[in-house]
Amino acid sequence: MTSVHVLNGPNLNLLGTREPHVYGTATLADVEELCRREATALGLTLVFRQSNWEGQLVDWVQEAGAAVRAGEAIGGVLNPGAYTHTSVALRDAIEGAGLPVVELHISNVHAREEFRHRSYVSPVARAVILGFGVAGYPLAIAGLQRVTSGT
Ligand code: CA2
Repeated sequence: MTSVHVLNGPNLNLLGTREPHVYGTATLADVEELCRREATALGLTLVFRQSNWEGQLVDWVQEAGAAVRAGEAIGGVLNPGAYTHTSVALRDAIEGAGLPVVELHISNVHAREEFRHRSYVSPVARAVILGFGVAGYPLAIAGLQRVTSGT
């Protein structure tokens, strides 16, 4: 069965515990459940991961790219957290792995501080979803399936 990889960056393990006015009240476990439901409805299996470590995310991007090349995955949904705004390594990993990625942000980063307006990931992403809260995750999975299947 084909999978979709949903990768989450630093501090997203804290979802639902602080800053509910920015990120809402859902926990990361709730987000995983939302993603699992969407993936299942689309006939996909879900790989759902979170790490606070940049290198770990790079490894997972490479792994997802290899799965796509093997015909085992459609691509990735990536919320890189704060690495969005800093990480050349993550951008290079996406490009190098040839991984079709939908970049996802819970908040509307463009309505926030200036330093959140720049993304190193967006230029190598197939699409970007932001500002829908955690409801953006299932939207991103459905959108990824669309852009990768050409439907
Ligand atoms: O809006 C998003 O999804 C972000 O990727 C979230 C990142 C932030 O650095 C990006 O600019 C936008 C931060 C994730 C931290 O999440 C927390 C959740 C609850 C409490 C504290 C942090």
